[in-house]
Amino acid sequence: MALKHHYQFCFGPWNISEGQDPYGPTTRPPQSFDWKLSALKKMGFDAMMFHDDDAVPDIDSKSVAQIRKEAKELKKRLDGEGIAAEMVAPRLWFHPNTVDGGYTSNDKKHRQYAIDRSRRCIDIAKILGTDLIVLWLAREGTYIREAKDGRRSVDLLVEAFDAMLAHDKRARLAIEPKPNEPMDHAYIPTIGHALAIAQHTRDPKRVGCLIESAHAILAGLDPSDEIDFACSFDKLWSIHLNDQNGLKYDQDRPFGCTNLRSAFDQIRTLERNQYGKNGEYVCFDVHPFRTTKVEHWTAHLENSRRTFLLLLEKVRSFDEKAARSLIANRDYQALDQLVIEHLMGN
Ligand code: XUL
Ligand code: MN
Repeated sequence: MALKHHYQFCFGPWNISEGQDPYGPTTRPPQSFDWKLSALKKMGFDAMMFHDDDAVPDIDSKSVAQIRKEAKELKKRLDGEGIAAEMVAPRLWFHPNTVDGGYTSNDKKHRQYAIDRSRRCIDIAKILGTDLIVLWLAREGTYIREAKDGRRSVDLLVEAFDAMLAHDKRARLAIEPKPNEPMDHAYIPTIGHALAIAQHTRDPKRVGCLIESAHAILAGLDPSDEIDFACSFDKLWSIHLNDQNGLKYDQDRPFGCTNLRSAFDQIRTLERNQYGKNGEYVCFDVHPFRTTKVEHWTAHLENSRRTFLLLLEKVRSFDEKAARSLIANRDYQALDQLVIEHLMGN
């Protein structure tokens, strides 16, 4: 019998990617948005994540009225398919105006571009029926430490967040920290930084966070501790589950593929905090390996969800009573083995 659970799953169009990396071109032909939407539906996922220009392509060449019109058309299509929009994120790392960062660029005109574009992103989110704006602060940081004033950058980030909060009284900002890549150092590398800067904004209640497993690992942190930390402030509004093999480029590997035990711990922590009970989604920010053939193109998404659900069973069948008594006896050696053998099926 299928396991009963409350989790709802989603991914973004960029998770059906074509395989390019800094050293080589794509290995799979591009697919249309409609193809990706129907793949999502066929696989039985519940929602889609969007960048602003996933929702409205060529957004920079369009007027506010045109952007709204196209967002409304998209909303109709999503409604027709019974698919929700989980969030919308401003893509502030492609355009020439974001070469030195968006909100923290040293060029005032470019900072204004970033804020204006974020406002358009919020308009799109509202039309798509979500109040969640995800901010992955891709280029808000430095290649060399002397290029920006870190203290001023905090002020500029707060200014930008305040402009977004003022633009729509219902919008919530979920900051998605990542310590590096594309930058040498990013300004909001961890959940602690995200929740601290939230307190400086005009409406701290509407600024929370999104944890991505790989990003936490890149910061040298345990993703499940990051989850507990965010949940203890009621600030975990979305999650990007995936995996990462060591401190390298951001790999976005299938969930659980590198460290099953860490994946088990992440789900155990989500369960303990009742994540998802207020409508939050479990999102898989995973990519196919570059070698993936067209006919296997979406397997990483189905596999990530399958691993999640199999590990959820493991979490629910874990002998918590035995664990508590080992903890009471400070026998962490036996606790360690209990977890290992449970994961191995004993
Ligand atoms: C980048 C990343 C993004 C965000 C959305 O590392 O994770 O895809 O999740 O902008
Ligand atoms: Mn992500």
